Amino acid sequence: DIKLTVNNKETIFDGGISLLENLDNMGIDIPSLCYHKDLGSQDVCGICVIDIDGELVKSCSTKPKEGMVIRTYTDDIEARRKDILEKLMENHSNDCLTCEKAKGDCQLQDACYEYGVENRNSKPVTMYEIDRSSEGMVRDMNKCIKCEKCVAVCKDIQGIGVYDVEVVDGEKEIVLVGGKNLSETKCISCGQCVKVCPVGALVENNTVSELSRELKKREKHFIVQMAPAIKHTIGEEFFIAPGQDVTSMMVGALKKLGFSKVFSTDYSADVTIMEEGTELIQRLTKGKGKTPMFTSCCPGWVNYVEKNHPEFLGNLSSCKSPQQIFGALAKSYYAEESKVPKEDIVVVSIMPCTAKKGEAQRIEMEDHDRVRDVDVVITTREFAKLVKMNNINFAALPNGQEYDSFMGKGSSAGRLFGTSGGVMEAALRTVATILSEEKVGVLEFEEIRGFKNVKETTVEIGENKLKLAVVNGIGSAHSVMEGIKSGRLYYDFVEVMACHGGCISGGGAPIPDNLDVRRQRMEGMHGFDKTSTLRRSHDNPEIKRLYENYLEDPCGHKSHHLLHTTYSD
Ligand code: HC1
Ligand code: SF4
Repeated sequence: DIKLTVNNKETIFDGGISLLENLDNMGIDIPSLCYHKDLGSQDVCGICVIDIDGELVKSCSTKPKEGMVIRTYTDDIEARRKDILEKLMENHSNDCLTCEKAKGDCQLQDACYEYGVENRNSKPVTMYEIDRSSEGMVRDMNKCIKCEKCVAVCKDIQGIGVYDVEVVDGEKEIVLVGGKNLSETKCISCGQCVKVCPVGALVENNTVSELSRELKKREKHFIVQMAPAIKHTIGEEFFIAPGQDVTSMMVGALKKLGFSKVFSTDYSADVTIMEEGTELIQRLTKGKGKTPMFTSCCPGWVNYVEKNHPEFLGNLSSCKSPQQIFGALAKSYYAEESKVPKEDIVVVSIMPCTAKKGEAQRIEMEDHDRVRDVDVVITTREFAKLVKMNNINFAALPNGQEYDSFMGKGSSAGRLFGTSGGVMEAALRTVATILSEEKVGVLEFEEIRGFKNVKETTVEIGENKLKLAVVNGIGSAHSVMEGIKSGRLYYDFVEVMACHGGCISGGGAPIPDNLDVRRQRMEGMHGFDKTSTLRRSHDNPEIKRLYENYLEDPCGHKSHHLLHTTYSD
């Protein structure tokens, strides 16, 4: 504990963390463009200056010392911050009017507004060519302020290292490693760099403006699915606490927006469990396919295997992801039952993920008539924009609004897909029932919940002993795969989610996103499951109806044709 003075008041600070973090804990807002709670400070932007004993010092890189006299706002501090912001704006493109991050999402714009800095720059906005090579995201270096957070998150958290810092002609540049554009690099489209970018240099590939216009035309039959994680995160965009379940408001907003049917990916996650659970049993007991089996619902992870470990492609479950299973069923089962031609149906997904945009466009995700499973993917943040653009007062929407039948109801096992360990837990609940004669009472598997990077457990079901692992974040995937290859590690089934905490922290999730927020989101999901009366996928009446009326058996002929794919060459 360190005693010092802040703004004329005696205060105790934690000596182990920076002044910026201590001040933040006190509720004093210090601006910074290069600091992030998960990453710490990159120590580059300098606008976090404060006055210590009469001198201006960067608060992000200074630790507290006994007796310091700190002032957090003076004329000199204001002038220094303004000066830094003006310099940044001299090199910043001037298309703020149409920037993705306009409307309060740009930290630079917010700071310029607060400090009265104008954009007097007349520089052309296309000094660098905009990189649109990735389906998930767009990189516009004309807007980059070189805060280096993208470098840190991609290298240190994700373990991928797409970006690096280089000095070109005496100027610092953020460069790509291994390719001229994002699609040529090892980028897996997880979007974690998009979430930490303080400006519009890295943004998701916007599809919401076009969707908004198309919806207004009302020419097609629009149906929508929303991913499990959305229900516990979207509220944050409307000042509702992280983790709170706002399903009813989501449904209300989507109905107002003109969707013919409002459905849920929790439902198709239940279908995934029926299919993937059956596939796991076939691999383990009938030798049908490689083990360990890996989950395949996270497209960032699938991209990672393709780019880094193609020798494991055959270990990925052949099941399409819940997003794609939903789309495939919408254009077959739903189309037939509701008598709407599949060509007239537009399937929209709301996903917490930038990589889902690319997944929907994969060639494997078309049927033999070249009809795509999913037509449009928007992120959680884009959905919030859609609501705001249409002047819907989200927080005031009434409770009790329900999904449409018959692809709306999901079990809480399906909902748990949105958080790390959830796919495994949902699968265990159903696999246990299939494999064991006696009714298995255990529903919660504590060892595979939470934020540890690699979570392991062994579960005994009847005569079978399953060795399981959950990889939380792609940063740990490489060592697990090397361990499996060398024989050091043995597992039967492995869940991998590319983003830390699972989809609750996807590249399309609300910002700010940090460990504190993620904790609340995860608790919200587990709380929902605890009080649910439908906690196993195979108990879902809409799933029973699907198999009775349409699919017949899990992994049967029809399922194989519609719901499975292959990633091996
Ligand atoms: Fe996910 Fe999934 S859980 S991948 O994170 O398997 O995006 O939420 O929709 O498809 O269900 C995302 C979330 C999502 C799929 C499911
Ligand atoms: Fe790295 Fe993910 Fe960003 Fe790609 S999307 S550059 S993998 S952080």
